[in-house]
Amino acid sequence: MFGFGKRKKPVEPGSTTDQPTDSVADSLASRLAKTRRGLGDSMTDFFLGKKEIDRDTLDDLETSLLSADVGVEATTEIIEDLQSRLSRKALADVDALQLALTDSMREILSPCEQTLQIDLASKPYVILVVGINGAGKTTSIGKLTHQFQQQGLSVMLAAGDTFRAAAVEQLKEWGARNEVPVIAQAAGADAASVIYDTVQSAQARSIDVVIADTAGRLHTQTNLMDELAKIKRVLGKLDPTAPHETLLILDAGFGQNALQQAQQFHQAIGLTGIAITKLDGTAKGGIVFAIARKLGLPIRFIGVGEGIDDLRPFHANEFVEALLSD
Ligand SMILES: Nc1nc2c(ncn2[C@@H]2O[C@H](COP(=O)(O)OP(=O)(O)OP(=O)(O)O)[C@@H](O)[C@H]2O)c(=O)[nH]1
Ligand SMILES: [Mg+2]
Repeated sequence: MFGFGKRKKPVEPGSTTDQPTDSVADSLASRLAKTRRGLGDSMTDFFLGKKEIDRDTLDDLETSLLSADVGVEATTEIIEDLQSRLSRKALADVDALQLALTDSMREILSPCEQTLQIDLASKPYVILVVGINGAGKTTSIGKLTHQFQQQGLSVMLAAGDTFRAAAVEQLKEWGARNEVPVIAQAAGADAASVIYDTVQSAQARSIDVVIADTAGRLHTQTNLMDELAKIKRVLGKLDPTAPHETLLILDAGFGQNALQQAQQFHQAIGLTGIAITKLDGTAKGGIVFAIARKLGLPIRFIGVGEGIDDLRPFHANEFVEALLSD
């Protein structure tokens, strides 16, 4: 985007590094195509043939950041940083602007790059998955199960969405696909009781990780928040440290509304991590910056497709690179 040149660091042959490889970054870029286009379209024409950076350039950049849902706060932070570089004459050309923009964006995201570490001192490690209807909770649980199994961890699932009859079936399908047990009760059962039973059973069978699905009614409905609070309370009776992770699943397509949802869930039950899904289907991927800036909670994963491998650990550098590279 922006007509900027590619600037990838060469990778030493045989080097092992925590950083994503070029091919991972490239394919992430293709998954983020809609956001890349959203950010880039308004800028490309402007940059064509333009050598010098001035206030107008930054104004246009500001507009495109806002339209990609980066949000006022994060956008202001980025633009003020660039303005101060401009007045120090440190933004000589488009290349300097790209480097500065990359730095500035990374700075916003870096504090939220905290990958989920499964601590087996607590067995099972309990992950409570929450979020509104259709955000991608059940699908993300299926994908996470696959990841954990690949890491050699045993997993058990709790069908805590007792609100929708089809929800239990959907989770069971993911259980069957990954060959992991799913504990369920009849639709309408008490969610806290299902999740309690699952953790108890996992303790008895020495399972490493329990992932609990929950119902996804509107975040504005207090009964959902009450139900989630009860689940947390009841879990605490089996293991005072559980749940070890309360993971909010947010649909990136909700844009700025996602922010409000996150705040409400956090206030009601206390979140420890966020997964942002459907970044492949939206031009509002800038919401990741708004979430980082406003909430400061760990962003554990990003969802970039419907396939089983399409929930990826969040890396600030990789994300910014995928958005800004050509
Ligand atoms: N393109 C894309 N689709 C996704 C992603 N994550 C989830 N989905 C799709 O979003 C839809 C809803 O996902 P679910 O997992 O059923 O959502 P949920 O939060 O469990 O929904 P409820 O159970 O109704 O509360 C499904 O069709 C998923 O395949 C993603 O990262 N990208
Ligand atoms: Mg579901």
